[in-house]
Amino acid sequence: MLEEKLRQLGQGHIARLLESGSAYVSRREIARDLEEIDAPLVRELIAGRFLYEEPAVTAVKPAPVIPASFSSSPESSRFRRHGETLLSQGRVAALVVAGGQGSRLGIDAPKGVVGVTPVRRKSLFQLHAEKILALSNKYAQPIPLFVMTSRANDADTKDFFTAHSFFGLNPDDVFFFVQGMLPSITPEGSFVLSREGGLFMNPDGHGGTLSALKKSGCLDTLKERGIEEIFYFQVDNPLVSICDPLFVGLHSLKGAQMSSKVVRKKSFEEKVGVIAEVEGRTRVLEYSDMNDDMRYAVDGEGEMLYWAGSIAIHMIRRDFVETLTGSAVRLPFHKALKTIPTVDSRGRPTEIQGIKFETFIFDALPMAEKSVTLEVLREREFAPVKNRTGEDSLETSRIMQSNLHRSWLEDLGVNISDRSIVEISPLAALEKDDLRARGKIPPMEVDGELYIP
Ligand code: UD2
Repeated sequence: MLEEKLRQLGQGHIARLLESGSAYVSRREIARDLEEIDAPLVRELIAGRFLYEEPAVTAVKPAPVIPASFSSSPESSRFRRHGETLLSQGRVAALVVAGGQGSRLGIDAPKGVVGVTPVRRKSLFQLHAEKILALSNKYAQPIPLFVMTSRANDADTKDFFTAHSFFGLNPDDVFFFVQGMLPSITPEGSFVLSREGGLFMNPDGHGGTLSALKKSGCLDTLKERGIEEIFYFQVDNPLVSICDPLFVGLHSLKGAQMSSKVVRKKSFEEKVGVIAEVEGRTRVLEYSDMNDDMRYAVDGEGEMLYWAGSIAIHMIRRDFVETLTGSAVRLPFHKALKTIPTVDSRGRPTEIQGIKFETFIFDALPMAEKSVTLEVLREREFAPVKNRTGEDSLETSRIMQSNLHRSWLEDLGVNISDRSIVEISPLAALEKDDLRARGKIPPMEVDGELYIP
């Protein structure tokens, strides 16, 4: 009985609306929403339990980071080779979290469909898929791709892949799974009605990847396919170096359960979490949870103390996911204030300030006994598309993509005018050296737009 379930959750106000046959409340929608809710968990969250707690500033220090210069050191080749071995043995999968919509970019569609590349305007999904195809060809092993969607965009995401023939990937190697939802609440702990007559729900954050992998059966699929390591990334970064063999190898040979890539933050205020160490364990302190003492902390030379910005790229061992999802351990929930579209007592559209709960994947880091953090160069690996204009926009990301590809050609002796916009398909080259190896170097003078297929 729906009304009873609602009352058990302390939501008598919605039960009463159902009983009175209120026109703007849909029994079907409420039933569907309640079906998805983990009732005991929601009761705990409303009671203020399972929430993230900020560590005391005195307990936090910068975490050790392998510097970007390591990648060109002779010592790095051993780790790179190990990563390549794992790839050629089919032991690595790629996992992209794509539960978000492109709303900040002004589109009502999955963010992955946004055309991001500088010349061809390839979508994020196409770009990632082509990188995986190129890697699968390079290592003569299919690399399975796991795509996490959310209730709002699952159908559109699948349709997009289908309409584009999976961008050349074998559909048997692509797996979609849907993350969970949680009800948003008022500051007093009441559920909020959605304008469709159901409950206003929000996706449970990318920390939901872990339970969604298990619930969907994808964790079993990973095991059945002999996958040991998961390369985790966010859909919004066109420069991501998917399954980077050095990162894969470092993480694996050093015996880590979960590892991270970082870039040097460009300002104290940059909106990325920072890698830190608390009681001997690595953690990410999210920018929105950080207090000013930490944000503006400097070292003895007056340099930024917490400079290692997380770019949300991780290696995660499959058996670590199994351990976490098979135990009573939970990721902590972060509370965020949010403007929620709802209806007033007469069913008219209105908005309120409410609370959403989310978990973050990086909160699994302190549960790992061993973790590796590798610094990479922003201009090579991080050009996220977050905003419509200004910082981290489509425009800045396209410029960074073009600049990187132009630098590859310039290093190979090609003379390119400053006006030129350059795009190199992942199928032509995943890195500079592939260009020469595949005979893809263009004429020695370039002016205008250049696309290398
Ligand atoms: C995220 C990180 C930040 C930094 C930055 C780098 C968090 C909380 N912060 O900030 O520290 O690393 O990225 O770009 O992650 N997503 C889902 N389901 C959800 C929520 C998010 O799939 O329920 C996906 C979303 O599609 C996107 C990614 O996670 O690919 C990041 O989400 P965001 O854009 O909200 O995170 P942002 O930029 O605040």
